[in-house]
Amino acid sequence: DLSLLRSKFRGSMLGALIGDCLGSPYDNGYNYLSNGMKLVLQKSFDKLEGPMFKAPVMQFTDDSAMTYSLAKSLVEQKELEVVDVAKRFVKSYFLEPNRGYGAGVVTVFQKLRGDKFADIVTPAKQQFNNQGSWGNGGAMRVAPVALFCYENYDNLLDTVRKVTQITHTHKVGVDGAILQAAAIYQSLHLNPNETLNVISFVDDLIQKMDQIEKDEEGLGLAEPQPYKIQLGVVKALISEDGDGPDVKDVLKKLGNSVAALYSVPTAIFCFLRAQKPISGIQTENPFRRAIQYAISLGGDTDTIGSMTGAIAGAYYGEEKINSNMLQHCESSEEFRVLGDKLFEIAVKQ
Ligand code: R7I
Ligand code: MG
Ligand code: MG
Repeated sequence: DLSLLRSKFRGSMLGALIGDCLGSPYDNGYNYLSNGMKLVLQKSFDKLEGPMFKAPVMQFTDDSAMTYSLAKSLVEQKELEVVDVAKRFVKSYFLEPNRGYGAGVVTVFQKLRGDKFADIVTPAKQQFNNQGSWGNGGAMRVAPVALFCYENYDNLLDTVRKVTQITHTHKVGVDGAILQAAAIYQSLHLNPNETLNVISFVDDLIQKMDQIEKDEEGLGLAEPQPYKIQLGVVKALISEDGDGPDVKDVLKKLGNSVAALYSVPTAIFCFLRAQKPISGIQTENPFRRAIQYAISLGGDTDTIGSMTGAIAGAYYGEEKINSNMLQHCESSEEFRVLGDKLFEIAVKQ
């Protein structure tokens, strides 16, 4: 069904945007939201979904700025042109440097601009004493690649690696982006009108990451397959019955930080957990439940919200995204159009 698939492409782009816009006001270091703040979150989501009211639009941050640049480049070049992507990242940063970029990545932008993009490989490699960044900046912007490579998983892996390495070369940073892209890829290929088998969703990711982490150098990491292990934790948490795992337990085991390893598995968990009701979150809408839950975990809320939104949006499609809520998010029309264009390029019709 091509109209459903188009809606899923839009949904992923819009989900990435909405999670970022709605999540950024709650960015609070590492703590999960207090009960009072969770109520504020519930009320503010209710209000955004309710009758339209005039309010300043909610601004997006670096997550969406970079997602936008990447999508634009893929749409205009119709293939991956890494230098073009790098130029767009840098241009957009210097145009609007106050979008909340990671503290380290700015150095990469300065170096790239400094030598006029003659060498786009070295600046990222030099980050953090030549170890490269393991931040979640590669994963947070990867949705357009998952859409662009809808029909070719091997091409997806290769493309994710190349675009991530513009800024993030640490194995854990790159593999986090691969895992996030793989989760979106799987969501796109599933039918939202059938019950989601959450266990097989995780098992498929474990299989993929096992392959990827096995094929790579450990680079002296204490744990050579960290994502495979964290996905095992996701599987255990998602299998708990009753009210599901306690938030403290989720945070202790999965994390909510700017580290890709402690945020990408968390986003995947949020998407899966939201298949069922969650206490303290009043909504019938599983897309909303997923991002509201992600934000309630605190920490890097814009990014975990955005990554959760990109996965959930790719699964449910645009239909499940409240249109009033979207109108409160900066540039939502542009993100919808980019979802459409990626669909037209990526899907043989
Ligand atoms: O990964 P990155 O683009 O940051 C993305 C985050 C998201 O939450 C955005 O919403 C925005 O708020 O920032 O930027 P980086 O600077 O590469 O990485 C983010 C942070 O992770 C760094 O500033 C460091 O604090 C930390 N970090 C590291 N610290 C020590 N050693 C990343 N890699 C390392 C490392 O190797
Ligand atoms: Mg951000
Ligand atoms: Mg963030």
